[in-house]
Amino acid sequence: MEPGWRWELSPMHLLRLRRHTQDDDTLSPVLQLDTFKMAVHTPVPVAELLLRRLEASDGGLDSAELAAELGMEHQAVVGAVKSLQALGEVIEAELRSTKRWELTAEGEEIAREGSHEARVFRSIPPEGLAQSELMRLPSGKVGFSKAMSNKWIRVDKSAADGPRVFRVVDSMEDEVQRRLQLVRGGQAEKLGEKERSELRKRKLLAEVILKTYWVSKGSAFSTSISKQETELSPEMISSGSWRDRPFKPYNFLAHGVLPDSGHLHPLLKVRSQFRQIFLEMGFTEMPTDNFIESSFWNFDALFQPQQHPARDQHDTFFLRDPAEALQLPMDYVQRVKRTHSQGGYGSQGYKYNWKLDEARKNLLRTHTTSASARALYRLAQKKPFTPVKYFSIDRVFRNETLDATHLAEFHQIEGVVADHGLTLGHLMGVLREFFTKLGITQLRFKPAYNPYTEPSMEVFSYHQGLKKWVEVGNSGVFRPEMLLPMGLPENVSVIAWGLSLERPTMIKYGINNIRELVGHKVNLQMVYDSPLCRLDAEPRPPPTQEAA
Ligand code: FB9
Repeated sequence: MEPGWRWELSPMHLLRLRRHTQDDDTLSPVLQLDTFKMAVHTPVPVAELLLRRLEASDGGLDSAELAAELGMEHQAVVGAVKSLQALGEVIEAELRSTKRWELTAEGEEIAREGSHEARVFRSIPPEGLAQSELMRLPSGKVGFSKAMSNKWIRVDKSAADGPRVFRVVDSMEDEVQRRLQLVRGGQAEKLGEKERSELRKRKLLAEVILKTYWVSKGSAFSTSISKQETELSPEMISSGSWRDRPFKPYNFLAHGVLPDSGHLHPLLKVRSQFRQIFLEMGFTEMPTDNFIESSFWNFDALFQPQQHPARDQHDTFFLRDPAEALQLPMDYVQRVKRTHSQGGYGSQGYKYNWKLDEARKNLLRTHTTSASARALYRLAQKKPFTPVKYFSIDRVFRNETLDATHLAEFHQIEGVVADHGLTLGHLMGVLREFFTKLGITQLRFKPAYNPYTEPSMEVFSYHQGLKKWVEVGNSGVFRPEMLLPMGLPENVSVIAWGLSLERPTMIKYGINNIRELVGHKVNLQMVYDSPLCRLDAEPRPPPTQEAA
């Protein structure tokens, strides 16, 4: 430091030099640091350092190597890369993952202190060492077996006071330590694959994936970091300063801030798609706002006999309160009673003693076909008959064994068409039209049985993604024993089909366990992130860890 200068703190705690001599009292300007570099060291921002190195480099530089050169944490360079990226096209930064070898903690210790076997060797004096004593050494156990296999030492089992270990060679090369030091010095490539895998097996070496950036000059590269304007302010316009200020280019690909909005559960997204399909096909939605139903509308009206297995506790949730349905259209009930017990309308019926009490029992509806029965009964009261197309999508309840695809409740989707002279062919036709709108074209029909439809068919579709035939629903022609007691004309037939809402939703959104879709275990993020549902589009691959 030149004589006569001394440090002092300015009122604003800024460092400055004052020269006191008898004839003048000069005060150094505060920040003329470069003049006094050896005096004050303000760290050059990493970003600036990086730009300078980039300027000097030909073609680009690796963020990890730069960090090593600058002797700083890689993260600090990554931070600088990110802040420079935010400035626009100053730099290009391509994320690379480079594999490199790193010593484990034990590897570090051996590189410093020597391998266990070397330490064992060194701890054996010329007169040998009792094996028991040697085993008590920190590296004893590991080192002994390695030194033995390296034929550096031998054990004299017959020694007087128990097995005694002796050196076999006068000296040895601690190859393990040498190799680990090579790696520590960044020269892992000097080791052969075999040597490396041996050290890895001894958990002294590990391969780490290092995410580094390959940084190169951007189209707006400069070594001086001039902050790019992001706003055009009235002053800039009035002062004209906007002309020579660097502006950050618009990033039209930037993701907008997701508006915080409500989120439709995937089930409701798929439900609205199904609704759309039915409305497009001219169907009208049936009222289904009653989870509680009487056994009459849920079973009896559908000509399902009172001793049918589905009508017992095992399959159906019966109600204790309100236990019984009081309001039933008794004239119609009589016709149903007679049809079940004696038959009629060309049917022999079930020939059993039909009980009104059984029909009055309240339950949680097991299907929305009960709503179809109510709708068809209302239709039958309207004379003359007019053809109709009805649909329903709502919750149904079944006391079933729970598994990955079955809960005690699901949403049933049902379509019903009532018209003169409808046949199984019409049913197949409307099923083709319906499933085609779902993007399902390859259909197969398999004869099936339902108490309320004859003939009945299960519907199968070939699923590209799952590479197999999947049951996509059930269907049939409602029995006259169901329709005629309602008062529908003889030549009116009603075709109907049903499927669930959960199955297509699980397949569309790639969800394998229904508990991920419905219930308290649902991860709300899945709902927030669940994309739009386009039923007729290819199913989305199931979600990846990463992505998410
Ligand atoms: O939904 C079902 N499968 C399905 C449907 C669509 C789908 O879409 C994919 C995107 C491509 C995938 C699968 N099923 C019906 C078939 C099976 O899952 C079945 O194992 C389970 N079924 C439920 C009942 O389980 C006891 C699904 C549910 C079902 C079954 C029958 C009906 C309704 C729902 C009915 C009926 C019916 C019959 C005749 C007249 C009126 C209604």
